[in-house]
Amino acid sequence: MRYSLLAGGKRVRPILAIAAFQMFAQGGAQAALEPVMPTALAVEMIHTMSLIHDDLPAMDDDDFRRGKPTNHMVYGEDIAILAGDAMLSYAFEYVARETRDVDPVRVLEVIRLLSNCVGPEGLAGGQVMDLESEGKTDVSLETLTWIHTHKTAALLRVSCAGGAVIGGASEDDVQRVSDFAVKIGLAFQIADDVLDVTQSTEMLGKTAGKDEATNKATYPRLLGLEGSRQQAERLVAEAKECLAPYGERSKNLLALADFIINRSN
Ligand code: GRG
Repeated sequence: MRYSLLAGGKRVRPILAIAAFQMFAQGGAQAALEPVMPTALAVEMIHTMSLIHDDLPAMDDDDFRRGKPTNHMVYGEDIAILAGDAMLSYAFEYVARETRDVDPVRVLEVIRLLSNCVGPEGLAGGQVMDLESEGKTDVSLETLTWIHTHKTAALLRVSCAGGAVIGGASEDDVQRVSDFAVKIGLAFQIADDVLDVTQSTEMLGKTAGKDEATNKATYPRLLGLEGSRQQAERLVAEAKECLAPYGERSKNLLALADFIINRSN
């Protein structure tokens, strides 16, 4: 668990949770971060669990992740599966046990959101559809969007929604940041697909071009590189619109939206 969790990574999901929390918490950017940290850590644990499982031979069969050999390459498949399982359950325990100074109803709502994003309406459902579409040449843009709304965007959505809930946001506020997050989640995946094509091989632990080399549907395959970039930019512009009512308060989330499509890894 420590090997994969502490291997690095951009920490995009916890940073989103913190930025969303600060939008609604009393004190804004000056608010103490303790109440949101268990949620921020939980989304990173769930993300890392999904990476460990995604890299397994039965799934994407990757040898490197975050610049290091994948979990199963070091510890074997049996331990890698269990490390992922353990980290998943630990994430929920951590939120329940460590969240302080927050209404328990809000903590329960975060646990509900987290559970939802892992299950059939989230990571697991998206991954199943992804695996089932492998090798097919007729995957539509609609199906690809469904896959990544569940496989990638769902966890970004719960990162933002969870942070907002802990910060005291209203239902309308949570809906707005969720809409924002789904759009940047899709843009994030498009950027990932574009980087997969454009980066040179074996960079930062990621075998560039792997999805291209395998028979996976990707955005560049469906839209071309330029079309994919334009689609990502459109999504980020729409995402920013969702936060228009918040003005200056949303500046960190807006900056993260820009980072997501301008990143180099
Ligand atoms: C076991 C219940 C259960 C579910 C897991 C394996 C799986 C189901 C889902 C796969 C989800 C997955 C790996 C999606 C890819 C998301 C993605 C774009 C990952 C890369 O994220 P970055 O760039 O990585 O934020 P770093 O390393 O920077 O954190």
